Amino acid sequence: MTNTLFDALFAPHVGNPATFLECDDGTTLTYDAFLKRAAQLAHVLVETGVQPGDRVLVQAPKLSDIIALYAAAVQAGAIYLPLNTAYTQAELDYFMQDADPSLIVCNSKDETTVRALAKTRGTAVLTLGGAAGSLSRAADDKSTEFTAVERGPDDLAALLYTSGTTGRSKGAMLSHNNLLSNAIALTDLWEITSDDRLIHALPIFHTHGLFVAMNTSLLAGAKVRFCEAFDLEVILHELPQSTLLMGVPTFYTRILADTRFTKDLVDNMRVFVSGSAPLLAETHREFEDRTGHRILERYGMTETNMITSNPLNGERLAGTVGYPLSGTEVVISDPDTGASQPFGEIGMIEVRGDNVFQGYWNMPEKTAEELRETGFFLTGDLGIQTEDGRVSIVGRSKDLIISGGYNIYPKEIEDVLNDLPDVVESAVFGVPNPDFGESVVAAIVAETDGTLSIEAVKESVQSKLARFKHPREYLLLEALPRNTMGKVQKNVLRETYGT
Ligand code: MLC
Ligand code: AMP
Repeated sequence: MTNTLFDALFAPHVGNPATFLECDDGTTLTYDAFLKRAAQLAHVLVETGVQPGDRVLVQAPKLSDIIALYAAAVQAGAIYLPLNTAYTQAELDYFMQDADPSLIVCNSKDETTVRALAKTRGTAVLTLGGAAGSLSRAADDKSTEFTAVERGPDDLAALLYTSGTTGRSKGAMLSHNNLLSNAIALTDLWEITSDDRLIHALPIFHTHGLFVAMNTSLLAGAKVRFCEAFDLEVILHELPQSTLLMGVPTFYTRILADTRFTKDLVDNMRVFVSGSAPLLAETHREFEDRTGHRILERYGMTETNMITSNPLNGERLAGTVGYPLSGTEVVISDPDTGASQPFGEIGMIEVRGDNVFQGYWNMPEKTAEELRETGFFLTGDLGIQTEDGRVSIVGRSKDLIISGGYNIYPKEIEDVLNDLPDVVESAVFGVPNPDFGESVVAAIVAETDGTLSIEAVKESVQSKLARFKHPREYLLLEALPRNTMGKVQKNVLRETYGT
């Protein structure tokens, strides 16, 4: 019986006595103990009625059981669907409707609300959250062996939602081979081995923290210092005993801002990886000056896993995202005609390879718009490529704000604002922010009767959207700047209000 991802990432660790996870409370889990736990959880999934191909929706705290749950879903042949823990009830409701999961695993403290949402659909609900979690408790007396369900390379392993320019989140369908091929390419390129110890301080519900960080560690048999969240004190404490850190640029600016971060602290470190948002060349240089290490920047997307990376052995150039990974092709095309651009000319970054997803869940039209029949995916990022293949990102053709590594689509916020009775129209845009890279500003044109209350606007936004999407500033304007075609000029808003 084969199960592509399980056989490669998990099964080889049966009986492996090496440490896998080291958690905040000091507990450690060997690879063997982890696999036994995953098997117990897989039994609970099956007993709850999860069938191969079913979605298991997970919005739960970053505890060791959540990684075991990922392994359990894979071996049970289910599709793992992780969600940002910051999502509101309204957002969760959308994902439940769209993905139609057979099981929801939530934080114990959210059980009552989640049950109320799930009830109308008859979806099962279990909880994670230490010993009190019903999933954890149900697993405790189960068998520590489980025969993995047959799954091939093209079967789906995960469904990851990514917001869209239309304001509706789309579920990116990722196959076993999408995930495995990328994990192999990154582990080889970054030479990750069982001698490595990774500081894992990223969230566990996105490509970066779940697949880039965990799948490579699992493949290599590395140790993972599993931190519940980014905490500067913990990072500074762990650096001397670690070899790898994977982070978004905010990690690096925050670390650099602390004078205790010195060269001595990173003597044992091998690689610092950055991605999910642009790393300023200034941060790259400051990091090198302080530590002698050049941050290794790579580029990826939910739909494509990782696409390019600076080399481990070779020049890591600030402001570039390096070369296409092994098995991944990149072309730069004219955004209007789709024709291939000559080297050095700006165009749309398109990507093809085993890493590219299978399409959007239940959205064949959207899939056809973004995934060509030739297999090339249109990233919406604008870039250039030099003759030797090195890629630089120079902008985005999609209206997107990236704040602290989280993607925020203005349309989703504008829809909420425009629905309010006193709002005529709105425009949401990103402005530079020293901590998060960009932060969200909303410009609102209100009805002329003067009754609009910004407090009421904030309340409404709060009930509908996760905190990280909330505008940090509201501007009341008489009109939005528009070009002769009537299109709102967000560049003008950014230039006028960017500082
Ligand atoms: C937290 N807040 C944010 C935020 N993170 N607001 C905007 N943008 C963010 N990214 C909110 C908090 O709710 C809080 O609200 C306030 O801002 C300050 O919080 P904080 O304590 O300073 O933030 P912190 O919890 O330390 O989180 C910051 C962070 C975190 C950078 C560590 O956002 C993070 O881990 N980001 C990584 C995201 C990531 O994994 N992206 C990968 C996507 S995959 P209040 O109420 O207190 O004001 C991808 C593909 C690829 O993009 O290539 O990898
Ligand atoms: P997501 O859809 O959350 O996976 O985010 C993917 C987007 O993050 C990409 O389309 C890019 O715009 C951006 N991104 C990822 N890595 C980098 C990077 N190294 N530099 C600049 N942008 C990046």
